[in-house]
Amino acid sequence: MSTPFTSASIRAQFPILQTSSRGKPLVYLDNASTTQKPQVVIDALVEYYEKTNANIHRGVHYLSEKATVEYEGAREKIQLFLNAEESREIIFTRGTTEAINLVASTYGRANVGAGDEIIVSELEHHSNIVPWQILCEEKNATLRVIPVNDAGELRLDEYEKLLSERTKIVAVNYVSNALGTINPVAEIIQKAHAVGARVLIDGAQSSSHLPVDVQKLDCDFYTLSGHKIYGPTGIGVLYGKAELLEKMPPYQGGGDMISHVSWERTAWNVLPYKFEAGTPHIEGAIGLGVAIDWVNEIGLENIAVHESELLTAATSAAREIEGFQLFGEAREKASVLSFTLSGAHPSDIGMILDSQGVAIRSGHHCAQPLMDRFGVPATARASFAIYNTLEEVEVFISALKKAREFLN
Ligand code: C6P
Repeated sequence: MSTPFTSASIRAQFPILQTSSRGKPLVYLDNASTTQKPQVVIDALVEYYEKTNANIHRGVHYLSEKATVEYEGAREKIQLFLNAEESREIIFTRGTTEAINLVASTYGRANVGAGDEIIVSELEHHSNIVPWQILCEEKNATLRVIPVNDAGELRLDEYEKLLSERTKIVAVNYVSNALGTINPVAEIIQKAHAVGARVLIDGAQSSSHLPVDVQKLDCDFYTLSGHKIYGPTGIGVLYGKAELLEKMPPYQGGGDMISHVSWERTAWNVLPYKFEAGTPHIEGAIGLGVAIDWVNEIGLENIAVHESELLTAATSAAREIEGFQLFGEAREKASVLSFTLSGAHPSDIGMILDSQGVAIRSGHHCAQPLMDRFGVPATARASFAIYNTLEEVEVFISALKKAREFLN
């Protein structure tokens, strides 16, 4: 069985997919955690150290200029990928977590006060909960939470009730890492703007599955993590509207974020450098640019079609297994299969699958309030990427059946 996008040519570009795990061919289904990297991304990192390595924005020498051009070129690729109006609206961070912390500690500190409210949802990753909790604690503000229904969809009726002139920030993910729910972010943004609130979209899970147009969405901030979109770890992006970024105080102090330093007064650099203190993850940014070229070549629409086929096949086969319980049955869903087997701890399921060469994640997926909502401490989670195949879904299902037998 194969589809147009499970071609051997895609898999052949990922060296790690040719390896084995516990003596079995590796079946990597932990893509929501991090994706594997194609050879072009690996080569870009090696080539950077072999032919380019120098600090950026600082030297007049050849290598420094080359590194700067490549680093800024990556920023432009990301600008186009997200359809941001200007490249100065693209800030390199370590990932989504740092991007959200940046917004909470700069925009948040400057604009949220006592009695104000911030709205998040029950579907959030801890990275989109804890920075807002810290801010609310500091400012005597209140964190409000949009509940989900039993299918794992946001209750928009409840969201509307939470919105008021006290709402200063709404922060929700586009795609839930724990359930796969795709949230109606355009509607969420429009409703928040109607009460004058600003909106941050956590795009950690959406960027590798859905095309995103930040201007069309009209989000104020959007984040992504390079390692979840076939790029390197330790690099990510914060998109912010220039008018907001301009007014925000800096996040960290240090090199590159200043235009002038004196004992009397220090002046900040222009965007985006005001938010990029210190030597950045230069090769990471360049590698992310290459990963984005790679994704564009395949096309996010094609990726979504293929992953949806895998998810449908896996879901219907898994439903046949005794005691299988699915978490997340949203009508709009990305390629995440979150589940439990009755009488089995998710970590035991994960270990038995691992012994068959199948890598999944088990745990609370850094979404403990969501686990509480569904009354479980953890789930097992298989998540699919463009390089996974229907044959791998079959291996996963037969490993799951073995786990069922063993744990009975
Ligand atoms: N989710 C998962 O296995 P970082 O670690 O900064 O790249 O991304 C954090 C993050 C934020 N929001 C969402 C929706 C996420 O899924 C993640 C990371 C991984 O689900 C690791 S916990």
